[in-house]
Amino acid sequence: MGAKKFTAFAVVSTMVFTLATANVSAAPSEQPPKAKKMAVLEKLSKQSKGKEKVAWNKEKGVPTFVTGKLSDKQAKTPADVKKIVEENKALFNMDSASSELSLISQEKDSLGFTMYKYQQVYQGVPVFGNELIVHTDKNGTTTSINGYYDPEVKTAGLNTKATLSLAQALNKAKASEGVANVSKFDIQKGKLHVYETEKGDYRLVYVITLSTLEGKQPVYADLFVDAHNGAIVHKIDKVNHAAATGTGTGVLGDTKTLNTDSYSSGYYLRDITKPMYSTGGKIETYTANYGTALPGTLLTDADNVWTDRAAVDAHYYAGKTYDYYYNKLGRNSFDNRGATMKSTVHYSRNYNNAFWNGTQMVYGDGDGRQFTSLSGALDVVAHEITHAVTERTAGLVYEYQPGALNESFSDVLGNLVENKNDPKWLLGEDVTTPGIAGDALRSMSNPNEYDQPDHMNEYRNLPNTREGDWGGVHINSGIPNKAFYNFVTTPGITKDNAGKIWYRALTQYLTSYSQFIDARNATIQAATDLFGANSLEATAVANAWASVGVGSSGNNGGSGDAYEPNDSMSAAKAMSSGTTYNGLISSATDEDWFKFTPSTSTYLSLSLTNLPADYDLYLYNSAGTLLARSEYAGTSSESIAGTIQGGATYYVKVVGYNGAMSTTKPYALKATY
Ligand code: L5Q
Ligand code: ZN
Repeated sequence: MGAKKFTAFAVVSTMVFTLATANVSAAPSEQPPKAKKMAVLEKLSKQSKGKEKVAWNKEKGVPTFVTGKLSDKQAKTPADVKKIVEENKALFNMDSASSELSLISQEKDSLGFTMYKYQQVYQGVPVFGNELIVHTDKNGTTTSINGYYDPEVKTAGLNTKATLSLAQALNKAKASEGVANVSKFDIQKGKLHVYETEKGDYRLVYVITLSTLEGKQPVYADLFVDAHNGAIVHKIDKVNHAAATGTGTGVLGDTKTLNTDSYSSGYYLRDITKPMYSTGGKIETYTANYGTALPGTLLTDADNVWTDRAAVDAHYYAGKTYDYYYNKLGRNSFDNRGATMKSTVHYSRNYNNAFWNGTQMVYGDGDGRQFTSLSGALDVVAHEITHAVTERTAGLVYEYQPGALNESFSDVLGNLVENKNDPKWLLGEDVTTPGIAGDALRSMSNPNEYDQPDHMNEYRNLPNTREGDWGGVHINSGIPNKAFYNFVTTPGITKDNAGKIWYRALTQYLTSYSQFIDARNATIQAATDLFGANSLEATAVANAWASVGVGSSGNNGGSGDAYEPNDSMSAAKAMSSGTTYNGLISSATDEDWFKFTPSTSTYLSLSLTNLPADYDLYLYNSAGTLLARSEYAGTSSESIAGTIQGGATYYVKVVGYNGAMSTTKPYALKATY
């Protein structure tokens, strides 16, 4: 049932409602539901001589507690009682007491009261958490009705014929608890229910109860398994354990508070405080004890003061990463379905790396020279978890450009989650070469510092082998890393907005074999979706990629030409010496004009390169007189050189020969003087 059901409801006098009945004039048989409800309240008030009390479930618009004389008639049997509910059903927006209520129990107490407890059913299936209790006194007078009845179930259009068998649902529940291979269950049972999720939608579920001590940890829980698709919709943990707060020392000797899980005998390194826990999702940290078997052993501690430094940080930083994804990007764990996040520390010996193995995070302790324990860096932890996100979204394959993009998205999100004052945008600086300050694994501001290219003109064509780093996935990632750095440091761009754009590109646009140019297009589109086509963000993204040689600068409504409209001499775009201008001849009639004014007489060298088709180049004076032309055939570059006058304005025209054009591949124009 929805959590919102438990919002406060007020005990109000029915007078409020009886006053309003004055406006209702329809005949009883054709009364709308509201009027029928008011008629019942009026009758209740009359029969109870004004002493009735009604508490309301505001969310559903039905009572949770009605006290008063509910009927003139006496009730001595469940059948009598149902008739009395039927008499009052309008109050509950109920269609039929006989088909929507099923007797669970009947009990007489020492005061002579009898309670009749009914389960709400929809098409014969119990509606979880909804029972009504009817109370009669020793004379059989109905004195109150209380409990929950949900009038909205019947409007949800739920298919109550299960797709899964109970046995299949039991297997789903066991798998989600990690006890699929266990044979000794104290309880393994389930029953079909209608369940309203916390979001307010209705599901047909098996409520499965499992209890066993045979697995790695004790299990006693109710799991709500969707009877149509097998998803775990909700979990209620019944083991006597509780969220606790411990303290721990991290890899760098810092103290932090940890979310842990308290049992009678001690504490588990398990976080059950995140929103995903409502569907069973946890953050758990294990140790491989210097071996390689995964996940290893869930860490425990007797006093909730944790001293395994690698474990403390793996656990704490996984929580920080979950929070960033959940709060800033609206993603619920790496699969966006609240999957448990597992980490294993102390993997092997002197292991100088960390990885996502398709299921969980794994951290080495480093050899103490090149690295200390790799979980000691939040950007490394978020880097690994982002590999899991990428795997479930764009699915970027781990080779060549898609692999370098995969690495780059992990570095970008790694640094965004870390969110510290790190002007160089370093990766792994907290765990790299203990004892040497200021170094790192990579630098996003200056990839060259760690032997990575920072522009397409330095792109490394490496073989698709381990030695070749799978076509340079950790090498060429310098290029998209620098593009992100260029973007996020553009004045007016915030880290949060940059994160939203990159995340949207990763999850909504990129595909498994996306190239750098696709990442450019995807991030421009994501920025356009979020901030508009002509936003600072969209333009800055395009320029950030252009600066690393991926596409041209500017985002002119997606034309890829930042200088348009510069289609005539009077609309010429001003150039400065030494700057490359990437523009498009985007139609057979497009011509692009540029201008410049040297301060003193000097030597000009004008070049037009990167030609997608046969373009030509012309130089004019301010009177429109042609001074020089370059009209080579095909895609040969064009150039003009000569002496020019100080203080005079010169005009440059780029045009396609015989209608030559390209809407995608920009030319490069440069004047040096
Ligand atoms: C790497 C993951 C990280 N490792 N870069 C070799 O070069 C090699 C491995 C890595 F999280 F530790 F950074 O990115
Ligand atoms: Zn990586």
